[in-house]
Amino acid sequence: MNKITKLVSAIGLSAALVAPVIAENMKIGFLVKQPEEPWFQTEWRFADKAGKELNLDIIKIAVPDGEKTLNAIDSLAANGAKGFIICLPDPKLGTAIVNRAKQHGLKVIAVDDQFMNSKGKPIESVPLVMMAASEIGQRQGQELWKEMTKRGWKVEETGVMAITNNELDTARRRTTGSMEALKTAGFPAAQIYEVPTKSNDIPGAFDAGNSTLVQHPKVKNWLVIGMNDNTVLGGVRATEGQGFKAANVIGIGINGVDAVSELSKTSATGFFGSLLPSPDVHGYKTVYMMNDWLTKNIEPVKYTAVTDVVLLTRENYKEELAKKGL
Ligand code: FCA
Repeated sequence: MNKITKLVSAIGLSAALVAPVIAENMKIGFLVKQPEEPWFQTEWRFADKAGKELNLDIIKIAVPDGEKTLNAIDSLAANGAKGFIICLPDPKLGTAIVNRAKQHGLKVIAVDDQFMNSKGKPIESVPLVMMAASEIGQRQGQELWKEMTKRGWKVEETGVMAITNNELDTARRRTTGSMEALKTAGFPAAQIYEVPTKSNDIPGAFDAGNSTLVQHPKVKNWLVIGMNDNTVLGGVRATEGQGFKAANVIGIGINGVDAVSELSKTSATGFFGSLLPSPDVHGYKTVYMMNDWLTKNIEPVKYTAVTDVVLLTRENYKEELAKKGL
């Protein structure tokens, strides 16, 4: 054998030995609409944890709009992914996403927000894992009532600022549940002021909150309702801007992980607390479901509502987050 043949056969041999060892992990995507929210960062973190356990590569992509979503699906397919989990940026993109996934032969699981068709009807064929929205909303209303009673507020002097986003079904169910619970507890419906937010972030909710405050200048105390922490934070910031003291405002958010910096402020604000559902479970469980689907052909159940929820306050948030490893 001359030198070159020796070299070639050595390379050939080592490639054959190495090939089975470097067999690639299966890839799945985890696409989220708002990666700036700790909620979605937590889902990603626990998706990665499941990925490690299952030898899967989790490809994490931010999809803030429709174009980015469709591009992300194309690039997942080009990279050899077999399926993806998604919190879509606009529920009405449901049909477009289902079609694009079908084109590439990718399986899809929805997390947090349900797919809708372009007419706004739910697409129930796509498996969905989400928080139990109405129940968690009801809990928001009950906790607001409890805290207002504890503070001895007079109902006649109190208003509810309910910042809504009714196009997003999970949001509508949360805020509706919250308002229903307040009415059931005895709060007058006529003092509940609904206002839609233009965007799902603090600035959008801040504007919505301001318009409510301007319209109801006689209200002394405010309860703030919204579908998540940022919405409620925006409303609370609006009350501060109009000169309301923390003692006259009670806002309770939803998501928990998005409220950590607010709850860790040294002095109390009108943001009283936040209901923490289970972003860890959402991230972890959906990856396991996808893996079962792809490797064992076990189809996920069509609807999983995650019910656990705990109220975080300034007093208990560190302890409660630690309990869940968050
Ligand atoms: C929606 C909200 C998020 C989070 C999630 C569970 O997607 O926009 O903030 O609450 O539901």
